[in-house]
Amino acid sequence: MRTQVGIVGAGPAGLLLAQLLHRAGIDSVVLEARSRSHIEGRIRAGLLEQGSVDTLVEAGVGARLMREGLAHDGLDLRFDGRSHRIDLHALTGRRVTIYGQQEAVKDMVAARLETGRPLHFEVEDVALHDIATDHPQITWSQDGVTREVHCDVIAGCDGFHGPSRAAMPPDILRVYERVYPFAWLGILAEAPPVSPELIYARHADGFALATMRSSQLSRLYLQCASDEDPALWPDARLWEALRTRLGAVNEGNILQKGVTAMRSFVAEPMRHGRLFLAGDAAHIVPPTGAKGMNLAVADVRVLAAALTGFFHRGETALMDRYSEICLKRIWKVQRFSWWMTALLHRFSDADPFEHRVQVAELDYLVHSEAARTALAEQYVGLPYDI
Ligand code: RFL
Ligand code: PHB
Repeated sequence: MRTQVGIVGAGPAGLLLAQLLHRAGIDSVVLEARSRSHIEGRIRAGLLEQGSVDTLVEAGVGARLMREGLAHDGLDLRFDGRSHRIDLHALTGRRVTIYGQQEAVKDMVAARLETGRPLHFEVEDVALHDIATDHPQITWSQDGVTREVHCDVIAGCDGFHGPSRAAMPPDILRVYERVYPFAWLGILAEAPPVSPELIYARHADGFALATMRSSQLSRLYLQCASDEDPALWPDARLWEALRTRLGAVNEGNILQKGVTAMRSFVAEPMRHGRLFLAGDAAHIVPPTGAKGMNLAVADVRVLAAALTGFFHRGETALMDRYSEICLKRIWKVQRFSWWMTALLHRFSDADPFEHRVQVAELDYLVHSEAARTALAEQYVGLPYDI
């Protein structure tokens, strides 16, 4: 088998790259370890920057997103028992959109299958070979048979635990990491959202976030211990904690419950030879700033442009700058996600001084237009060209 671009992973990064390459007439093979129903049912991120929405629409996979996505002009910051609205649209002229990651994945899987180009689910033993040469290969097994595809380029879009980053020579890879001493317990509940916009709450018991998937589905998160056992959170205890931290919630049948670890991580560089990493394969942010999927989209925009220049015109300049261009944005977004996390969570080792500084920063934020603008312009998404 031969292709121009071998794509490992059918998450938002891999699927969007496949779609953008298809629109540019570039062939690819997508390999995914899990089943179609698994990736289409996996509940993860939910908030898209305006630039991500525009990118999905331009890529031809935004029709349902435009119909069903919930556009939000603002958010609430809650602390000391009071909510303060940040008017994102008034401050930036831009807005964000709630649309579940798995819905975007469904739309992109459907678009991919329609192109007739290959997307293989449930592949095993994926391995990358000869990435430093101009004819890398990927091998995998499926139904007990070993298969191989010869590529011009490999895109490692296989998330944090995938084999692509591990295929880079360890001596060229620099890793920056912070693991936070807490996690989020997230639920999806059949209940109308308590507020039409998101509520980010700082409370002495810990952080809480009220978000949503539709007018009838609430998505709620609570700061918990990093090794928290969800079984220790029966529904009554969960609703009680959410009510305490958020002021009010609408209760309903809980459809899903899970713990998400909190980590900041960057691997540099994002390219070695003909292997390019994109999305969670290269970086992880804590979910507080809602940036994980948006960063994956931003990487893929650059990668698709670089590969289009290469395959259509033989240009390598953008490929050579891929890592540098992406990392400029990634580090700004890392800083923002780390800052939002520090601003809103309870750190068990914080002393009373740090506690007072945290509340002072929140108070400054809601009373200063300059500070609100800084939050808003990062939350709605920095422009792609900075
Ligand atoms: P993904 O979505 O992880 O996709 C990678 C794909 O690669 C596949 N894969 C392999 N395929 C073939 N062979 C192998 N050996 C493979 N190993 C892995 C995987 O099955 C998967 O389909 O990465 P991508 O495309 O870079 O997209 C990034 C986003 O998914 C991610 O940044 C966000 O979802 C992060 N994230 C959240 N972000 C938010 O902004 N808000 C959230 O509430 C939020 N919740 C979450 C999250 C990430 C989670 N993970 C990764 C544990 C909740 C969870 C549980
Ligand atoms: C979500 O809707 O799941 C979501 C929204 C905002 C965040 C994190 C998660 O900061």
